[in-house]
Amino acid sequence: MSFPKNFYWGGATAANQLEGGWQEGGKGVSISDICTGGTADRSKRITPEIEEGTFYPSHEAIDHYHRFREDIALFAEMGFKMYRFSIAWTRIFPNGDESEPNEAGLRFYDELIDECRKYRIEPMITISHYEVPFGLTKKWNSWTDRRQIDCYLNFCRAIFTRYKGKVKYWLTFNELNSATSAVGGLLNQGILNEIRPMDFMEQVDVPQNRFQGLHHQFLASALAVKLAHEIDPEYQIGCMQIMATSYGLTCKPADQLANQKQNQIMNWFCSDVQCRGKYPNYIRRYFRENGIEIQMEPGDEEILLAGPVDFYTCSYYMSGCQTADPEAKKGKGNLLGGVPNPYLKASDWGWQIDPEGLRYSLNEIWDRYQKPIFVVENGLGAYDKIDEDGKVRDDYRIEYLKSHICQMHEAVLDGVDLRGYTPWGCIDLVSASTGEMAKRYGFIFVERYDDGTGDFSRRRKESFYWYRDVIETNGEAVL
Ligand code: BGP
Repeated sequence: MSFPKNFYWGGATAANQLEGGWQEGGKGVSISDICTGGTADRSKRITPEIEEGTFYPSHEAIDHYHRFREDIALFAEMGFKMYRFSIAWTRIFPNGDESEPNEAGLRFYDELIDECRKYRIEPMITISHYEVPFGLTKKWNSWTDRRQIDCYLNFCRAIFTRYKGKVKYWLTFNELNSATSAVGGLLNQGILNEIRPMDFMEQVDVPQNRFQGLHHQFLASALAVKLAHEIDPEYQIGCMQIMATSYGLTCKPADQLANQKQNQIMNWFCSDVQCRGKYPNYIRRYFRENGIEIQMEPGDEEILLAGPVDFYTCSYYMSGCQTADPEAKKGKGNLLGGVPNPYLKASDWGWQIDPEGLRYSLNEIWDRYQKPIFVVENGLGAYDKIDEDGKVRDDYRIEYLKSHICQMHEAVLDGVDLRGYTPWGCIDLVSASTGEMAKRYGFIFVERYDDGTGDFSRRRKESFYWYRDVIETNGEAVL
């Protein structure tokens, strides 16, 4: 009993975190391009105007824009069957609202996709991954405005048409459910309620805007599913959520209820709408109690019902606990709320490591939706170092990934229809939450550092060879 035949082993990235070339080929400015670097202890900053002399990690990132052939060749050397990446919206529509796509941007992804196909690597494309055009933020505060649906659909039409026959798997929005908490407002939705320089963690949060934005994104996702199937019936469209597995801190019923609430809002609300095509009942009380009123138009419910996704995907890094005790201390680095689990250890960024939580959640997801599942992000952000002999000995990363693969295997034995696994940041890239290079996830080390130095050279880590064996044996090397 191993992993299913044709299981998609691979890796995942996002354009804004690895491409660089932020003004090349006619690319416009995305919300990630106005974020400065930060560290685990110092928040990155948002600067609506680019400041001279300030370091913006996305501008050059790891220079994948110029080195993608070398990178794809390394992925192929590991035996990747799938590569999940995103298309930068601003390469195709620089301001977001143009009527015609930018040919140079389309051509870049032609080449990238062709390079994958050369090695028989199946692309999985995230349509929107923390890269909303800043033009749309300035114009109408991004997804708060219903007109953004048309801009997004133009973008979808351009890429669905152009890459027809070469791509099969698409994801409408990265980690859509991050927008159920303040942290997803800018990154996921491009919403900036006050346009002025500020610390990333000090954004002005207006929950009404986030949830109205989500309504527009739900409609956009449903319409994109319909459009994709019209353009190519072979297309498979998925949702993508953060699976923030959560437990009650104690068996006190009040803690269990607090946990159930957290799960409903954080882990299920968005995927319930995207997988089932309608709003769940429990959200009404949440809206009522939080003063949220969704503006719906006649026909919206029908649109949602007609556009459920074909499959479910998620990221999985950590778990947390919920308690009814308002005094309980929150964990460091846990952007998603919740208190630390006394039974688990954490990464250097305070993310609690919980492989069994992955098995637990995969079972829950499968029971709920009965749709194929991919784990499209997972991994350990860690400080790596190059030893004197030039090797990067990242046995801690191997340990992390191995334990998660074993638990995915258990989930498969439990009967979960798991189709693929694309660990995050298969090549070192810029961290989304902190904007730093020092938090590395890759099988491939990139010589790029937070002071802007480094020659971008690539080097295989120990985990590179280990993962190659995992793929070659369809997982048996670790079971
Ligand atoms: C997810 C995002 C990625 C990513 C990853 C790791 O939330 O989809 O873009 O970067 O988490 O997070 P970080 O980079 O903050 O360590």
